[in-house]
Amino acid sequence: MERADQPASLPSLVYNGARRVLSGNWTGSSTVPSRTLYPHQWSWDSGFIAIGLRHLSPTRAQRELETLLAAQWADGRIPHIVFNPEVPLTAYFPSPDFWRSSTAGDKSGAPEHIETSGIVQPPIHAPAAWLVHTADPEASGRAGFLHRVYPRLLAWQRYLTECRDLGGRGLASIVHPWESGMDNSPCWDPPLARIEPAAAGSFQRADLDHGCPADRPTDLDYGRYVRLAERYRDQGYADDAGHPFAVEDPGVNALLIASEHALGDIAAAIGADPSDHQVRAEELTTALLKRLWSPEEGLFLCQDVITGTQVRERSAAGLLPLIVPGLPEDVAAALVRTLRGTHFGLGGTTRLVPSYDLTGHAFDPARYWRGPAWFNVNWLLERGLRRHGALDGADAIRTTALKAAVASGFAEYVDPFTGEARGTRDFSWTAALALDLLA
Ligand code: 9WN
Repeated sequence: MERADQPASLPSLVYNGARRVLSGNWTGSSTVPSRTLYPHQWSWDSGFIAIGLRHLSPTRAQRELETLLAAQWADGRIPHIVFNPEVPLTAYFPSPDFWRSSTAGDKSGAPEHIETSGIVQPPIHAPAAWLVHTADPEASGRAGFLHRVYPRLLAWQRYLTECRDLGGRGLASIVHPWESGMDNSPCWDPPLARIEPAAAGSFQRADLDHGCPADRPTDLDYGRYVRLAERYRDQGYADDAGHPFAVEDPGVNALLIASEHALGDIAAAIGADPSDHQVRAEELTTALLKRLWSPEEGLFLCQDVITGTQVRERSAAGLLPLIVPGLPEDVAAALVRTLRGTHFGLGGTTRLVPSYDLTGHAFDPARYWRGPAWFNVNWLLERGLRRHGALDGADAIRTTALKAAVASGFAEYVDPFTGEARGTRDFSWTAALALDLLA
């Protein structure tokens, strides 16, 4: 018991602060990433949020995921945003009248009564559902949670492995930088350079009403994001009508493999046959190693599917395959060396792992996915380091992330050297993943 005259301990600061953030951002059926900057439901945010929420309320964590899954399209895609109809259109750009999912996406099976975006985000949902179940397996069993979500998660997985295998090489492609979740990563600069930006006056950003311009993507980036999204919308969100931007991202594909493993766990728990998932997880792992592993860099690299070339940028996405169960030990050991080396500085120059190469030409410790440290990336790497027995690295990330979460006011991202808060505050996945690290 802490005495009133004693400073609160780190665990109680994390627990109480995270609970406050997650309660404040709960809408009654899901959690917004931020009340100001992101006032709707986001796909991979909800996965990370559910992972933390399970420690407060497994039932609310189930609800978080099931609200998202209720907006799934008939083709299996889980949209990256599910719009709250009560939020004014001007609160976030691009708004529902830009995406027009219920009409433009009708041939791809968009729901009629819920407005969503038409692109996707990285597949963290099956691992999240499995972790939510394990928080209280008996209650989850009584509620039939896994039985309900399994077919939906399976359809989502098959959308990515089939409709999105644009390179025909057994990996999923993203067709928009927003789909990576790491929007302005320097990895997208070369493939994006080919895209003619939408005219500056043709759209109005809402993010700069709440975010500092130096922390956010540039107007030129936004012009290209808009052009790509409009094009996809105008082709009815069809994946067989050609894409000017198609990239195999190691982060997305690492989560795809983790999802196949989680689907195997879920299948076994509900009495279905997990063997197909095991085979597919092995096939995906083989493709990831063959297509994206760079032994020279000790890192996985993105592949530009349109030009058939590697993107020679070091991003934290290239470290995320550390979470893959069954990754060959020599590859895992090389990734751990890269994490500790000059490019990412873990245990040396940085407090938390940066989103991009410290020595890279585009490194900027303040600007979004071009350098700052993000809590979801550090959480994934903490899990991966622990999985591969690099316990000192995992412990270092855990302790620093907990301190930085509290000290930054649960910031969206932080300066990787100083831990100074960047982006919005009271950010939901920062709170949720800090709670999970505490457990
Ligand atoms: C576009 C909600 C999302 C995160 C992404 C992050 C940011 C959106 C934006 O916010 O992207 O999807 O408007 O900048 O990059 O990872 O899911 O938190």
